[in-house]
Formats: sequence, structure tokens, C-alpha cells
Amino acid sequence: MSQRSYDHFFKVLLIGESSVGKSSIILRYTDNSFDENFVSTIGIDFKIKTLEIQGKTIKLQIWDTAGQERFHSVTYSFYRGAHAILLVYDITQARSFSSLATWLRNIEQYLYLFQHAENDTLKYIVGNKCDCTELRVVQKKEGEQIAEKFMAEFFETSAKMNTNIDSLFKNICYKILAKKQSEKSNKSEDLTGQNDQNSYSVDSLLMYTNSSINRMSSNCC
Ligand SMILES: Nc1nc2c(ncn2[C@@H]2O[C@H](COP(=O)(O)OP(=O)(O)O)[C@@H](O)[C@H]2O)c(=O)[nH]1
Ligand SMILES: [Mg+2]
Repeated sequence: MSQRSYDHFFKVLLIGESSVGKSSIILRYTDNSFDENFVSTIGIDFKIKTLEIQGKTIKLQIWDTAGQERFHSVTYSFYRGAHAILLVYDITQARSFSSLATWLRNIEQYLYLFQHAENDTLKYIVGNKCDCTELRVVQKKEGEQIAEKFMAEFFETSAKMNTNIDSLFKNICYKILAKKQSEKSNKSEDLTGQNDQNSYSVDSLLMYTNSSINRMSSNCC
């Protein structure tokens, strides 16, 4: 008879433009490896990592996009059941930051279709390649500001230098656990109304990223 070997199972997705380092972040976290020249699409759709938090065994299923991100054609089934979605950009590529708004639209549609008023999915904005200090075009503050507007957590990472990768995934686990715990206690308090703090306007974000991208381009060269 098989017995479940974990206490919690969390599904985590990485999305964002091509080449921002999504596969590299996953490979750094799950295999502690990094490839400078070429990161092939990981052969399977997801990787598994098991970790212990607060005496509980957590099984993380981390999903990568295998090229569909190029066409923004990530399907809704990919999003379904996600506990956390990581929107990754490259701090050296302004376009990867400006395109966050389009990804936010995708996520908003998903939340509407699958979760109705409820919002179970945690959002993270992740600025990767923070080792490339001289090539930086997106300032940390700009990442923090968009995360604040989007009610997302914010991290800067480097898959190459292994900066903040562990902390990022640990933070995700802690946040999901905390959310589950507060939902449990909310249920027992018989809440009738939905606490929809996560409502936000994607249009305002679109305007925000467009204006910050204009600012960045005007500072450039
Ligand atoms: N300098 C630097 N390069 C990175 C980092 N993460 C990924 N890369 C490089 O960026 C390129 C694209 O990475 P990849 O993981 O394939 O991006 P994906 O298309 O988003 O999955 C590869 O050449 C990686 O070696 C990082 O943190 N720092
Ligand atoms: Mg990839």
C-alpha cells in the first residue's frame, strides 16, 4: 500500500519572456546547476523539489514553459491549480519588463475563469540576472513598484550566482502555508463576504510599464 510521502503539495509556475532565465532558475534550484551558454528546455514540463518547513514535508512541483512563452500562448490548463505564479523578467532587457503587463492580463483572465472572486494564487515578480550590474536597465525600485501595484511579492535573483534562489522558493512555501492557515481560520469564523484585496487594474499597470519603459529608453544611449 503506498503512503503519501509529503504533508503539502504546491504547484508553482514560471512565466515571462524567452531568455529571461526561467529554466535556469529552476535548474539552479532543483539541480544546483547553471549553464552559461545554452539552457535547453528541460525535457519534462516540471521539476520536483522536496523540502522541510516547520517540520512538514513540502513537495514543490515547479512548471516551466517550453517555448510557448514566445507566442504568449500559455494555456489555461497550465495555470489551473497553481499556488504561486512567478513572473520573471531580465533586469538587462527592458522589453522583458514592459511585457509583464501582457502576462498580467493572462493571469487576470485565468483568475477570472477559474477562481471567480476568490484569489488563491500568490504572485511573484522576479527580476533575474541581477549579477549583470553593468548591463542593468531596469532598476530594482521599478520592479518593487510594479510588484506593489500588482500586489505581488518581489525578488531579484541570479541563477548564475545562485543569489536569492533558495530564499525565493522558501518564501513561496512560507507564504502558501500562511495563506492556507489563515483560510482555515477564516472558514471557521464563518466569513460571508469575500476579502478581495487583490483587485487591481491591469490597464493602470499597462500604462505604468509603458511609461517606465519610455523613461528607460530615453535614458538609454
Ligand atoms: N548572467 C546571467 N545569465 C543568466 C542568468 N540566468 C540565465 N542566464 C542565461 O540567460 C540565457 C537564457 O536562460 P534560460 O534559462 O534558457 O531562459 P528562459 O528562456 O527564460 O528559460 C542562458 O544563456 C542562461 O545562461 C543569470 O542569473 N545571470
Ligand atoms: Mg526555458
